Amino acid sequence: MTQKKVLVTGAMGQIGSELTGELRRRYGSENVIATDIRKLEGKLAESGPCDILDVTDRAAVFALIHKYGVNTIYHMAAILSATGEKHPSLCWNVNMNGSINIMDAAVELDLGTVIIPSSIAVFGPETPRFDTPQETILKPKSMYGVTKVCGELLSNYYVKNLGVDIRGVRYPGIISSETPPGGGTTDYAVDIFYKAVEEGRYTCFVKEDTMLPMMYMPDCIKATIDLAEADKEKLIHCCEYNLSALSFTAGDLTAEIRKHIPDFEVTYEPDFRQAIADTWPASIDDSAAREEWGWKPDWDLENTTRDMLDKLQARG
Ligand code: NAD
Ligand code: AKB
Repeated sequence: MTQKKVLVTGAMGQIGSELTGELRRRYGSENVIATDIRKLEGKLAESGPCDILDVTDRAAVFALIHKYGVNTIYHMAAILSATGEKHPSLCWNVNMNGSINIMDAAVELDLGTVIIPSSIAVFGPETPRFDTPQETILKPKSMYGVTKVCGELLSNYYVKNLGVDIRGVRYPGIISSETPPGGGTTDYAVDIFYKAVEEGRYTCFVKEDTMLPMMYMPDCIKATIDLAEADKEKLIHCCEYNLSALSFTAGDLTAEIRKHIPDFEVTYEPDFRQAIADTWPASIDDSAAREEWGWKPDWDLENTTRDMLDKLQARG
């Protein structure tokens, strides 16, 4: 079997940083190349090969793949929803041109599996809000959502017409304790834990009754690698799997944290991100992922909350 040589783009980000660690444990540190437009630092830089890579620089993408003999890509570089609304042309450029460069490299350099994430941001106000089906209306209102729908369509085009093995999931909001999130609408579900531990109070930027789909990082990493390793023949919705784990309101999350920190105070002051959250689903039907590659989450809200607080409190 050919030795895997894995490229992770956006490796300094919330998902990329933890994904790189797990990929290095599985495939050997020297076989996983962490890249980002930002300087690579900390554990990532110390534990294996690293390089600066701007995914919008086509020549640099091709050169780096050549340099390391890359045959597998986890393309995590992106601009998320909140930053995307502030900088729509940057969001379009990074999310679309960055992904096209990765897809073209996969075709021209005859690479293996390429993971290109999508998001619940593909959905919009016309989409059924509860148990959102796999096949449904995709009319997002954010620039980020527009790039994610286009990314799915383009990925499908490259799979069907150009023979590339692209796979992707529609991640919900990801909760994690290692790397802070990078400018999304679901960031409150991470920030709230840091503030609960550090200050005992939090000002939440969405309303108390805002319900969104979420997932704890260990499930996110498991889903991503399981999909990459799944039997290609069984993948019908290869580039756009709905993925579900948790669904809760900001108020539910506050109540769960209060079981551990009874005096925790939360006030709700919705900002521009409320309008984005209001167009996204509350819960997701992920039966296609369950049927086609055996997806099943391990973490519920109770265990996620306990683990997040344990990790952040242990850090002091
Ligand atoms: P993040 O914002 O934490 O990290 C993205 C990384 O990309 C950053 O380190 C940033 O420096 C880098 N980057 C930005 N522009 C770049 C460029 N031109 N070239 C190279 N790198 C660049 O994002 P994340 O949360 O880790 O998201 C990873 C993927 O998962 C993205 O496609 C995102 O849309 C998707 N996703 C994430 C979530 C979530 O809740 N974290 C949910 C749904 C989908
Ligand atoms: C965001 O809020 O932008 C991301 C996402 C759900 O895609 N976390």
